[in-house]
Amino acid sequence: MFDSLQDGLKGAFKSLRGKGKLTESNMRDGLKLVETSLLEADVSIDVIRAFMDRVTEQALGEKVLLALNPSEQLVKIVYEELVQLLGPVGDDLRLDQEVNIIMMCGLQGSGKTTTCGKLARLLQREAKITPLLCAADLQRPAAIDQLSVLGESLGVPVYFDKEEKDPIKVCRAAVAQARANKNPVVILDTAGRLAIDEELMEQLKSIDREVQPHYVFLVVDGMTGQDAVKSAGAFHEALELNGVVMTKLDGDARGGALLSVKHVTGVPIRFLGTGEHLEDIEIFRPDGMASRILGMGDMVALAQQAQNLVDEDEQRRMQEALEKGQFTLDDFRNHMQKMAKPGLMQKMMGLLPGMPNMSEINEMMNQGDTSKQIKQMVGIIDSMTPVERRNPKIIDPSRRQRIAVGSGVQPKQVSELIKQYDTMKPMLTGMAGMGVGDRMKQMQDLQSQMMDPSRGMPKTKKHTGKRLTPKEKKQQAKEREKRLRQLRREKKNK
Ligand SMILES: Nc1nc2c(ncn2[C@@H]2O[C@H](COP(=O)(O)OP(=O)(O)OP(=O)(O)O)[C@@H](O)[C@H]2O)c(=O)[nH]1
Ligand SMILES: [Mg+2]
Repeated sequence: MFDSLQDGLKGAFKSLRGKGKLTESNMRDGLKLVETSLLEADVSIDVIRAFMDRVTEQALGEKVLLALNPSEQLVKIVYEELVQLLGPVGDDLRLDQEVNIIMMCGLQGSGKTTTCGKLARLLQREAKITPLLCAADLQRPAAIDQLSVLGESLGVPVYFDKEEKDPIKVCRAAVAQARANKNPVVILDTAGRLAIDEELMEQLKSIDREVQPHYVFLVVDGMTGQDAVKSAGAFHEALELNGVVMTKLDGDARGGALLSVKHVTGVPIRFLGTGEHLEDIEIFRPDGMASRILGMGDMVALAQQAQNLVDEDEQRRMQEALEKGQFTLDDFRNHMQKMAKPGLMQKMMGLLPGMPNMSEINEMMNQGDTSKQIKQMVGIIDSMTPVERRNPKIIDPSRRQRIAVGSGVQPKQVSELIKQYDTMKPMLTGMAGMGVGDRMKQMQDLQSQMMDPSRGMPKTKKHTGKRLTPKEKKQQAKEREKRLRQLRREKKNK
C-alpha cells in the first residue's frame, strides 16, 4: 500500500539519521523531502500546506533540534499529524433500530456492489447479524444478478424486483421484508454513474429523503486520487455522508485520496477495500494507517487478519488446545493451509513493522512459491505418524529420512519445519488464555509502545467542512505541480 509514499518518507527520515544534533537547515532539507513525497503521492495542496505548517513548527522547535534523536522525533511528529489528518472517524456504527438502513452510493465501478457484500460479511462475522441486501441499482440489468450471486455465496438474503422501475419502491419493499424476516440491517446497493450528474444526485436524494437511511456511505476508488476527493465533496453536499469507503487500495493507489478526503470534505473514512475478495475489507483506523504509511506496520490489523482465517469453532478449539499447551503439528498444518490463499501471506507481511514495501515483498516471495512452500510443509506433516505429529521430538534421523522420502523433500527441510513449529508454539501458547479482546489490546499496546506512549493520545481535530469549487481544485493542482517542480529543481541544484 502506497509504496512510493512510504519510500519517500523513509528517505526523508533517513537523510536526517546519524547526524546527531541537527541544524535548522538540515531539518528544513528533511522537511522538504517529506513535502515532496506528499506532493508526489497526489495529496491535495491545501492538505499539504496545513500539514507541513504544523509539522515544521514542531520540527524546528528547540526540543526537537536539540534532542539526541531528532530524526526519530520527526517520525513521531509526522505520525501524530497523520493521525490527526486521517481522523477521528466518529463513533462506531449504532445498529439499535429494529431495521437499520445503510445506503451505499458512488460513481460507476467504484466498488459499491462489492462493498455491499464485504460489509454484509463483516456484519455476519463481527456483529453476528444477517443483513438483507437490496438491489436498488435498476440501471444495469446485470446489477441485480451480481448482487444475487454475492448474496448466495454469503448466505445472505437479497431483495430484488426485476419488474419494478422505481428504486424507492424497491428500497421500501426491502425494508418491509427485513422487518418481517427480522433482518436487523438492510444494505442498499444503488446505481452508479460515470460522472456526477444531476439525475443521479436527484435519484439518490429522493431515496435518501423517502427511505431515510441511518447511514449513507460513499464508495470511492482510491486509485483515482483527487477525483475521488472531488466526488466525495459533491456527494457530501447532496447527501450529508456518514462516511467514505475507500476501495482498491491494494492496487497502485498513491495515497493522495486517502490523506486528503477528510481534510477537504470533512467526511471521515470508515472502511477500506483492499482486494476483490469478500474478506478484503478493513475498518479504518487512523493510527494503524499512519503507522503503516510510516512503514511501522499495523499489529492490530495483522491480528485481525490472523483471526479472520479461522472460524469461531476452530478458534475455540485452538484456544483450548493452546491453553493446555497442546498446539500440535496438526494444528500448525491447519494454520499454514489457511495461509496458502493467494496473496494473503504478502498482505500479512505488509502489516509487520519494518518490512520492505509491498512490491519488494512480492518480489521476495512470488505467490506461486509461497503456496508451493506451504504445500510442501503440509506434505511433510502428512508423512508423519499421528504420534509424531503430537510429539515431533521422537523423530530420529532414520525416521526423518523416511519422512523426507515420503514427502519428496530433503531431510534438512524436515528439521527446518520442526524448528519453525517449535518457534511458533511458545508464541501462540503464550497468547492463549487471553480473550480475543485482550489479545487485541495486547497488540494495540505493542503498537503504541513503538510509538512512545508518553505522548498520550493524539488530540481530536474538528473538521473544517471546507469544500472547493472545480476551479479552485484546478488551481491547486497547478500549484502542486509548480511546488513539486520547484522542490525538484532545488534538489537538483544542490
Ligand atoms: N482490487 C480491488 N478491486 C476491487 C475492490 N473493490 C471492488 N473491486 C473491483 O472493482 C470492480 C467494480 O466493482 P463493483 O462492486 O461492481 O462496482 P460498482 O460501484 O458496484 O459498479 P456499478 O454498479 O457498475 O456502478 C469489480 O471488478 C470489483 O472486483 C478493491 O477493494 N480492490
Ligand atoms: Mg454495482
